[in-house]
Amino acid sequence: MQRRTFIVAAAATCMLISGTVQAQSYRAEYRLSTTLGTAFPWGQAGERWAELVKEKTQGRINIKLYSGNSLVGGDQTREFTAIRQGVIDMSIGSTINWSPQVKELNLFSLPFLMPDYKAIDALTQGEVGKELFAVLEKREVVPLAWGENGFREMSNSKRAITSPADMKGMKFRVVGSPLYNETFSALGANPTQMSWADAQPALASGAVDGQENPLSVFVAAKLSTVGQKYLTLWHYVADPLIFVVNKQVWASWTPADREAVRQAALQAGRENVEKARKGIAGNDNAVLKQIEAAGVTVTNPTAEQRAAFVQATRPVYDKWSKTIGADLVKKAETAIAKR
Ligand code: X2X
Repeated sequence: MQRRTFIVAAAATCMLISGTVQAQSYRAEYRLSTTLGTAFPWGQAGERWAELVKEKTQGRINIKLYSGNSLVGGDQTREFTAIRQGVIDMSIGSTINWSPQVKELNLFSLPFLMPDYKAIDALTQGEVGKELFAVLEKREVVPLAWGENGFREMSNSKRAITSPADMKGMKFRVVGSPLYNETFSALGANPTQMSWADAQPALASGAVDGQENPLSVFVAAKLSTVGQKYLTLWHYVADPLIFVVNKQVWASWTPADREAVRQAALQAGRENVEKARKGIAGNDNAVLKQIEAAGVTVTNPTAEQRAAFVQATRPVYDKWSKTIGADLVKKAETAIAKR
């Protein structure tokens, strides 16, 4: 009996100690990295995730938002590495910004792969999305949910663009992987890699003529005020956002809190996709009206004009399909065809 009492007491002590360790392993604050701030749907998604996590964990997990990629000196292409290293605890990141490290994420940057919003959803919400999450898990981050930056439209300060010939020699700011350099070079333009932080002054000074970003970004960053007077709606690529947590941080939370963080990410992700499409998708063109009201000439290429962009960039698509993985690209094409 005495021995039994001892074992019970010892077990209780162990539980107490591990309980204490568990409680102590929660930090006062977790760092959440995003590229864009709260003036944009992306930064608002960060704010919302933090708010929902706080609520669902009764304040056990407190998140502080670091937008502008401030934890990596503004260099968005270093964000993924910093998450793995624990410099960043959590992130809502663009597939473009993580693609230098995760080659499969270049999938969404294949020119003209996704013709519409249903196509984006067919990828992120289907088998392809699951497969990409499995890739991220292997790279030791914990993926939780998809969000959206959006279809990336091209703007410039020089002239209306309806064909690759119009882009000849034009300097474009691009970001992410060399895939973007190759795409814009194939179109006859002169691309240069630069962070978002550097892009705005470069546009303002005329060091570059153009850029490509979702309309929600164009509007909130007021790109028309830095000379971007021509906009071409070519929908050539779209970048989803991914909600992730550093693996060690994830492991330090109780299963119940992990589930709370996941549910919060899923909800913030759904809300983010809705917001990112508001005024842009379907019959709602309020954002476009706002852009036109700011004096921007909006060009909608005809099917024929669009085909010329597709054709010029096809070699880039084919080359990068091999880098991304022929099977994954095939799966994506099939999912899109069946949407
Ligand atoms: O830098 C960009 O263009 C932005 C804000 O869209 C991304 O982070 C991919």
